[in-house]
Amino acid sequence: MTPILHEYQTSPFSELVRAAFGFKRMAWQSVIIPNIMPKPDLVELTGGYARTPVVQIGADIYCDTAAILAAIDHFQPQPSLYPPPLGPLHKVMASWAGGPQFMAHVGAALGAMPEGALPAAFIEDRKGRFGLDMGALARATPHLTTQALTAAHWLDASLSDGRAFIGGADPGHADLAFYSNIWFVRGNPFAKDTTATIFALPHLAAWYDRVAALGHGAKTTITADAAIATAAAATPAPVTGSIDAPFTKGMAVAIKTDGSGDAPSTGTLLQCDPTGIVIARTGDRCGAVHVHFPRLGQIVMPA
Ligand SMILES: N[C@@H](CCC(=O)N[C@@H](CS)C(=O)NCC(=O)O)C(=O)O
Repeated sequence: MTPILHEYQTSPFSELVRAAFGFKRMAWQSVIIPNIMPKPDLVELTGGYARTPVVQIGADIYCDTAAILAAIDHFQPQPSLYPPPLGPLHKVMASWAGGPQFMAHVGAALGAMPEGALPAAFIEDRKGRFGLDMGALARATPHLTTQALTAAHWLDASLSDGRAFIGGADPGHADLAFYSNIWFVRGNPFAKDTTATIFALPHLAAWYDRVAALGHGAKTTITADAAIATAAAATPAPVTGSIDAPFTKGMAVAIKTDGSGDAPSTGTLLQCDPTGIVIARTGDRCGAVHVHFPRLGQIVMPA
């Protein structure tokens, strides 16, 4: 079974997953999804979750990079995305990089763009779904840039003892999370000054090259229809986790991403513990699937 990444090129969280495939030297399939709503083929698989990226392994659908990286690590354990001595602390750092630091990097990357540089439909989509206000973002950009630069300085200082990666000799999830934020800023032509400031930090610059050198693994491109047919032909993997009170197995639930205006994913609960949430649902075209979420950042409600 080859993992399928539902992604688009300019998405920093997709770049994080592409780099994870590179680190693992894995073969994977890419489905290019729209970068704005509607996303009927993606929602067919997730039941509601519409963020980017999503990874599919047969009839198992993984939402959010926290769940995706854990799934990739389970699928191909070596080399580990959570190497010692940090182990699961990689998740703590990745969660900070993908949370408050992500917004800082969005400001640093997009805030200096002149009006009209982003398509109106994109701005409307982000406004409706995430409350993005381009005027407010532009005003906050000097502040947000300082927040991103503070993280860059911390990273450079951490690497100044000669370690190759954040946790020592081996890269892990945290490296990929910090890298993808910086990749996003670096890829935006209107963020040249901030990029130059970041890459003037010598330890960070050398580390960035080491992470980028992991590559993206071996990609082939498939259609959304082919991905949905793959799910329809597969059977979801058995679920091993437990269900923490007050939730119970088989309960009808809606899983909503905290802070997102997207529709929740609904289904029957199979797992809800600190290692993640799994629901079972059936789509018209994809058949029976299991949809996986990280526990952090997801609200579980009775449906
Ligand atoms: N916590 C999520 C965040 C994902 C996220 O915010 N992705 C952005 C794109 S990089 C997104 O969904 N934007 C809206 C969209 O693509 O429709 C993760 O780690 O996967």
